[in-house]
Amino acid sequence: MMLKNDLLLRAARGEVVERAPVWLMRQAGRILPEYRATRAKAKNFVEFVKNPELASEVTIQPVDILGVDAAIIFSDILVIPEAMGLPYEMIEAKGPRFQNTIQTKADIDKLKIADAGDLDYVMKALTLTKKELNGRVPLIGFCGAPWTILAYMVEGSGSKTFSKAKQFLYTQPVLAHALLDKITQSSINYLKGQVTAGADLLQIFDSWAGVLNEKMYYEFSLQYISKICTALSPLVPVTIFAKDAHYAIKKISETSCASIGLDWTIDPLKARQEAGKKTLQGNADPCLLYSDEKTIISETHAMLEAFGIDRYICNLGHGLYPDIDKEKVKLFVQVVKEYKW
Ligand code: 1CP
Repeated sequence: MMLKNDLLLRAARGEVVERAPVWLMRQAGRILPEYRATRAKAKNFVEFVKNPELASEVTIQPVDILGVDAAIIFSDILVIPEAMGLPYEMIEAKGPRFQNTIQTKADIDKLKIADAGDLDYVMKALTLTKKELNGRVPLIGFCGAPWTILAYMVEGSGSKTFSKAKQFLYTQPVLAHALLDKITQSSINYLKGQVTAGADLLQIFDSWAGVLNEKMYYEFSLQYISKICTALSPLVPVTIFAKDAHYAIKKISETSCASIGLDWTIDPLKARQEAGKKTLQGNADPCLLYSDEKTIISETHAMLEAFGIDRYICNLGHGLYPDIDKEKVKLFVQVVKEYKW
């Protein structure tokens, strides 16, 4: 189906655009009362993610309410560990918990390499969303980067330091690579399925890139992300978002990704120098949206000015926080859409 608004895809491919496309990480989420109402219909978070009708509903909400230029399928990166045989729970106000974690070779051997069929509920949610969107905006699919997924599978929960997961890399590098390989293969199968089901662009979230040093980042994370990009880039544009890995932008630009997601700790001009011809995405601090309207407008203008119209996708540097005022989010989107280039 022809897209009525394909700004995101044109920007990702480096084509001419009339203005920068804008979407927000965690645009489907607790900032919207409508999201909270839909979420209340499910028994818990995991059941919510597994319900294609509810997932599709909250995927489309930000397109209607915030006016963003893309929808991102409502799911979670943790569906991959589950599909491989490691189920999780989402504890309210605490985050994810895994009853079993990965420690030994036997644990890794027991894991299955997931295929798209194991995540049929995500495929159904994508198909349904694509139909409901009716070509209004592109639909983004996603997965976690293998390192970030390993971090949760070994740690068993979120963490500030992921020291157990890092201990695993330092003490069991051979096992770590075996696990990363299995996650990579599962992710490629999963993302190929997402493209078949209607995803127009894919984003790989490496949320915990920043806890690794540069050398370990290339060894344990980027080489696997690169494999995923090589497998998927011939099909759709791929964005790599490696949070806090500013040192890695040049190396990331050497993969076959179309665009690079940036957090707010990197200067747009510096990122441009390092990223070559790749499209850049980001990078407003979500906390900017706690400030007054005047500040939001002037800071957003400065950011647009710094990135420029070419090869740019406007976004935040990480996900929206649940207590950010929805009206401020709407203002941010509106400022980007009305900017005179
Ligand atoms: O009901 C709720 O509001 C719970 C909060 C929530 C939401 C809205 C979680 C729990 N997951 C999601 C959806 C989600 N997760 C999306 C939906 C699409 C959108 O962005 O609108 C996406 C893309 C994710 C991806 C995700 N899950 C990441 C990568 C992005 C990031 O934020 O860095 C990570 C790290 C997760 C794990 C996760 N899921 C949820 C929480 C609270 C966490 C973080 C746990 C931790 O602190 O480690």
